[in-house]
Amino acid sequence: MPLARSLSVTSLSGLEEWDEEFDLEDAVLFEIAWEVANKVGGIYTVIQTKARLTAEEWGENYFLVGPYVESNVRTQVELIEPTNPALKSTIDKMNRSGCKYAAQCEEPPHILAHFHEWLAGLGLVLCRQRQLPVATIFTTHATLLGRYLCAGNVDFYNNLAEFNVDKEAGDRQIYHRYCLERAAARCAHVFTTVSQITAIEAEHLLKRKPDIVTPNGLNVKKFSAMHEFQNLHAQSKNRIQEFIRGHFYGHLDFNLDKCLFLFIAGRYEFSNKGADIFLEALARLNYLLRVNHSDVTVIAFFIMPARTNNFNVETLKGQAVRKQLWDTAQTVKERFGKKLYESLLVGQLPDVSKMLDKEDFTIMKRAIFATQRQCQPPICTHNMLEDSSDPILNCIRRIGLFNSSADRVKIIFHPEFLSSTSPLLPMDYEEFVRGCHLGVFPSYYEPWGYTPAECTVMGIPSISTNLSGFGCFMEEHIADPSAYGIYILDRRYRGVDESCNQLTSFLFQFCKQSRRQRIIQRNRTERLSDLLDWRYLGRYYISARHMALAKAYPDAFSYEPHEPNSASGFRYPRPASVPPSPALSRHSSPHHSEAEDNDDEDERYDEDLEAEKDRMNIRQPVALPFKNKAYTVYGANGDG
Ligand code: G6P
Ligand code: 1S3
Repeated sequence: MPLARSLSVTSLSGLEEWDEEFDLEDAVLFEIAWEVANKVGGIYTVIQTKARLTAEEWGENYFLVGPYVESNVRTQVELIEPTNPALKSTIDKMNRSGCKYAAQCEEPPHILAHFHEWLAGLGLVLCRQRQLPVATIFTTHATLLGRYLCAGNVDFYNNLAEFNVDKEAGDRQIYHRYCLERAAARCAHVFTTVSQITAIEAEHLLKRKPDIVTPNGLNVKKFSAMHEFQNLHAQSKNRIQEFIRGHFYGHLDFNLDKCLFLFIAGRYEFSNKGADIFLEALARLNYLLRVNHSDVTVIAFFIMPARTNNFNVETLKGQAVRKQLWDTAQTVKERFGKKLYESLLVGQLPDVSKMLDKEDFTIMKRAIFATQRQCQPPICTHNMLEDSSDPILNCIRRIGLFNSSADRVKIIFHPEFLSSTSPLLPMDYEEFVRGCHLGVFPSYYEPWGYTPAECTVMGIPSISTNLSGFGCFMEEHIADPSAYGIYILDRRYRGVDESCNQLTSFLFQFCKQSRRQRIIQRNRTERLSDLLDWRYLGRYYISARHMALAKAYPDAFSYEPHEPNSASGFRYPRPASVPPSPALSRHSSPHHSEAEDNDDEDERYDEDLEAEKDRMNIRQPVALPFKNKAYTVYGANGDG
């Protein structure tokens, strides 16, 4: 009989300090999901960003299984021969028999299969039904019924315990899928989900309390120069400004330097993702900025894919006109430069009144004439297939935000994911986020919410809600989230109108910040990235795997959850330096130095924070307490 091995998760970095007796040589991990190398939504991000850490732990014994999509295989997969003999023989046999049979080998390894979401759940149910010797984990990233119920007009969170789940699933014609999801959750050795709020939902709708919550992490990119991310913000912002110059040609009657870029992005679920409440709040913000005679202009981007038949002519024309103006300026500059040069060659200072001749003026007049425009700058960048029934466009028609000159809030709806090869806005998503000032994600249904997390690691402030996994997680780990640029909207205990007022107030306060305050706030936001790194959050997945191995192979593995200790209580303290309140701004003069903005108080604050991290031992081994609990909260006393 093999030695029983004790597994423990004892280090923050997690991997190099495993119990020496433990090795994974005769264990194999399969992770199965529809979104492996197949981008549909957030699960792709989970798997893609986590892969490196998991591969560090499992080496060649880690396999990801996903659908075979030719175009994805060509662009994302490197084809190789498997080195593991058991796997090789399995694949050979499957190939020979048209995928009908699995392989038997003489000394089968301990197999751990981790299934994500209901689509992959079928494999789990079959493993259990056929009594295969496989340790199984099922992770749900949202419940089917939860998503459907929330998309309707239902007071979801106050009625979680009341739903007649079979009837509700039947009414929505998802009963078969619901049953599959519920069966997978119920028969897995270990059941996990991405946040505490979805754990509660799963307990009521799938009838099993998750064994452990596995929050989603990211691969955090660290720059050697501390303020590099601020430089990147400035660079990307310039590119967005260029796009705006084209989009608003003929109507550029606002100061681009006082323009704030806000955005919402994600799957197009109008009310679940909070696009409804965001639009309403923008209308209220427009009113506030106007009556307060603010010189700030807000441009709100909606990046949500819908059915279109390509970019519209007016939008493309805008970028063409901008390009033409640029070319004209270059031509006149060259002609000007040539005259200047010739004058210097003959030892004379130029006669400025003769530097531009008639032809130059004709070229320029022609270019300016092309910027004449009878219509308002477009709201939507594409031709929508369902224009008259589109929820965003209909809401805009109702609230009347049509990009008119008088409006302080302008809207651009880009119903396609961004791409660096776009002829319109050639930026990938990451570059775009870096160039914006604030991400707005006021979701009603959001099990985790990668969008605000991505903003955070790039140092861009965001608004999320206390109904999203991310918002709740940040609330638990940060003493004063808004000081760090993490605004958490209350959608749980307030009615829609009240939440909308709160959102308006967040937006209005944000618009009142000076540049210096925004820079300080971005520095603070970026300092939260450690918390969202897989290096930190990967431990929950590690625990789930060990728990499953111990349950499925009790003779070979054992699992001992750790008691909480004081070292597990890291919580970001309230910033010691100036809070980002306009009232407390020291520099009211526009002439103050921006280099100073990036330095003085911020560096003092850095030292405060690093000292606090040391005092709380965030870099020291952290135990995982989850005895009979679905969730581990790193509260100040380690007791949540
Ligand atoms: C970064 C850059 C600064 C720039 C600032 C603009 O901090 O390092 O040079 O002035 O961004 O900030 P804003 O919030 O106005 O886009
Ligand atoms: C789900 O994707 P969604 O946008 O449909 O899974 C994501 C990854 O776990 C999660 O971040 C998101 O909240 C869920 O909703």
